[in-house]
Amino acid sequence: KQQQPCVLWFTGLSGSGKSTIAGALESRLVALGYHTYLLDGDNVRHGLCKDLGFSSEDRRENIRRIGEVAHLMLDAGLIVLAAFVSPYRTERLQVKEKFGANEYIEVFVDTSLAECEKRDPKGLYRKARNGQLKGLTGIDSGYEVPLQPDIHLFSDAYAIEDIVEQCMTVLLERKII
Ligand code: GGZ
Repeated sequence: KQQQPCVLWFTGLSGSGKSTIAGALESRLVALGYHTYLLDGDNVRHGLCKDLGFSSEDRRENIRRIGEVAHLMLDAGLIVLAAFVSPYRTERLQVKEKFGANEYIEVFVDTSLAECEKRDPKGLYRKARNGQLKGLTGIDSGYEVPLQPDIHLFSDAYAIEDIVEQCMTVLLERKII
């Protein structure tokens, strides 16, 4: 099936829903016959970036490597979905600059910290509040909000199906699919 390779770069807090949304969108694309790959902490931080932690230097290196891998996958013709906190504007911009005009789509999963903390699927916020975890993004490590994301998603307010549709609309408008 005809597709325009691109990277959909999901950024947002831990628990914002990046991986869930990227996964649901990927399933939708695969069901329609498109070729995709989902990169997220689960398949990257256990292998390619196993040596990295969550200091700002390590996060920068994490994002740099993922940008490189996403670029290789784009060369292979895939629609790449990358779901990482990617908290710093500079690194997101550096990734973006590797790609052509219509090849990088920044997706801001804009979920309030209150909602992320309420969900707390991994108990990380609770640990951070108890002082058992240092450097959690949004608590004692910074998150630089995207200023002009290509897609701005509000997961507090919309159901996952609606959010997937919002992404599909943009992919169609941009003639990715
Ligand atoms: C942020 C952390 C941290 C700290 C562990 N800060 O919700 P999750 O669990 O599944 O997603 C988070 C993931 C973040 O990894 P990334 O590679 O996306 O981060 S970055 O882009 O900043 O390099 C969270 C978990 O790892 N996690 N400790 N201190 N998230």
